[in-house]
Amino acid sequence: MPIHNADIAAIFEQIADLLEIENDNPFRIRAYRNAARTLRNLGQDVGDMLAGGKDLTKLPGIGKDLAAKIEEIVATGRCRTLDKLHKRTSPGLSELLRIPGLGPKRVSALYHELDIHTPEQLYRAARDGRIRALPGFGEKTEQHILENIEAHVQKDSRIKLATAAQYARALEAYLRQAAGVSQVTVAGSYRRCRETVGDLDILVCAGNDSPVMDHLILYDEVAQVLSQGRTRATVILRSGLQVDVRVVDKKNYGAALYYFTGSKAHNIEIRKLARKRGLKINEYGVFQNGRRVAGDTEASVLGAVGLPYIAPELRENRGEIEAAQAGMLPQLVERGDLKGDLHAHTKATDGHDTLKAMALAARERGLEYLAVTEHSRRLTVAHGLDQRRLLQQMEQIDELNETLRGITLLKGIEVDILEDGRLDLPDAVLGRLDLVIGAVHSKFHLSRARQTRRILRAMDHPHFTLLAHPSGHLLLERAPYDVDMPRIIRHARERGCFLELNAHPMRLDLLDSYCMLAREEGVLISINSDAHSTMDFDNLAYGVGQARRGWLEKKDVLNTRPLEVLRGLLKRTM
Ligand code: DGT
Ligand code: CA
Ligand code: CA
Repeated sequence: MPIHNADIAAIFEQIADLLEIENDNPFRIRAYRNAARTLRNLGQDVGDMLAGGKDLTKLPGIGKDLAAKIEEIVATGRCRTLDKLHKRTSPGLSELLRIPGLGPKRVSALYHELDIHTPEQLYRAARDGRIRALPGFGEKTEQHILENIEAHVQKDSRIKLATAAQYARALEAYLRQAAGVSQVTVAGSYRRCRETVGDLDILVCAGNDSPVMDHLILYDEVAQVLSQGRTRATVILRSGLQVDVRVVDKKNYGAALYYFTGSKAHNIEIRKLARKRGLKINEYGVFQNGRRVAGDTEASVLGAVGLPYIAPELRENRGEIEAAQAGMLPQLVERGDLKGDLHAHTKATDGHDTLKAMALAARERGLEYLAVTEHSRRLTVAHGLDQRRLLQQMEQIDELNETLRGITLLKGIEVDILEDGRLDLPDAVLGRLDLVIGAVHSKFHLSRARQTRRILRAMDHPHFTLLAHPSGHLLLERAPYDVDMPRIIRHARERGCFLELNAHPMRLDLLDSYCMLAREEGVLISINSDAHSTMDFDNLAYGVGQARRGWLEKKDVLNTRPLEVLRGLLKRTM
């Protein structure tokens, strides 16, 4: 396996970190860091340079000693200096360095002053209040450490769907370049659009003689190869993400895709159905008495058990098989069904772009209307609008709408729901807006009863139209607040207001199960980008994925309505 510049840079940085923890000579530490930077910015692989007989000491920050180390790493894949350091220091120290907020300086202090060299020891020390006494730490830092370490442990190595997409798209494109590859699909939870993903399951369609597996392990991002065969391999990327790759031939592609898309619970039920018909389903096809009867396409697999095609987002064994049997599968909403977006911010508060730039970007994405919904005054960190600034913005929107073609800006606000359920701006101004989004941005820890009452009261407000990010979680970072969501959904129906499905990759809030409930109760959901820049409109696709997991059809989604219909719906009648 060839060594890339980034691998060598990572080794040098590890050496620098560990030396720093040992309070080694600062010049020596800096030399390693400078060399790492040089390597990361180099246009050419040092391995190639060495092979071409080039002198590495000509590179900035690389002296004789470091050049020799680079040669050692290129030749052997190892570095004795790092190996020695690893032997000397506890392995937990490297893990401590990975906890957000802990650099080598802090880890060094924790190690020398409190003899902490594992995350567990750090956790106990923080919980017992021993960290705050260290110079340069304090109570706040101790609290942060506690939170970060909890998140570090809980994370359980799942990653957000949008993050997974960055790795998946790049690797997908890379694998397509191998000879003999005709198709690459990322299956598993990724294809089902789960909001977080445990690992990537990639299916490659290629002939017997394709070198795709050798190609895979040469991928720049591969840090570790756990197993490699001709048809299956598992690797770990530098980010820590695991990737399972299967190679199948064209004949089995449908059956394999179906199998590796899952979910496991769904697959098990389908196999039971097959057994009742005297069929056997596996990743190679559908078989009857050893004879293959289907498997070229996913539809053929489902067809063999008498079912119509079931979209991947539905395959969770949550009633989709029964619905398919009854011919009652939902006709799931698609990105192209969205006619507008009802939640966006501009430079006036914490967004990055102007009103006009946001409007034009929305139009470019095929939208006909965009609601501008800045934060309200209470949210000072976001530079929230007071009445005066909001009225100013409303005037600007009127002026812009005179000149804009093909897109209409709507006047809105994302108003804070105060602790007692009042809204953060006076009725007079709220009544002049096209829509009022209410949001909880504070007091996340109220009791279930009080949190629920707070939101129900806000919805009683005559101008309230839409509840923003109803659960309030941040994926893998902050748990949802405790609230009676079924009650809120019923209340929305009684009051004629709506719930948001916030498409921001950090949120994906409303949860799919509550989308299903809202649909049953007849409460429309608005799939909103919560865009803070022109690029964020692309996130609508993630919102649509989540909506599909929640069985939503076009008719269940508020912002599939044309503008004139929408205007009617936004007027509260109750
Ligand atoms: P994840 O990675 O935790 O986000 O979730 P998945 O659904 O991607 O799960 P993963 O990666 O363990 O497996 C990928 C798919 O492979 C899974 O959705 C269904 C299929 N699969 C894996 N193990 C089994 C199994 O034991 N039985 C069956 N029927 N299918 C399996
Ligand atoms: Ca997976
Ligand atoms: Ca897997």
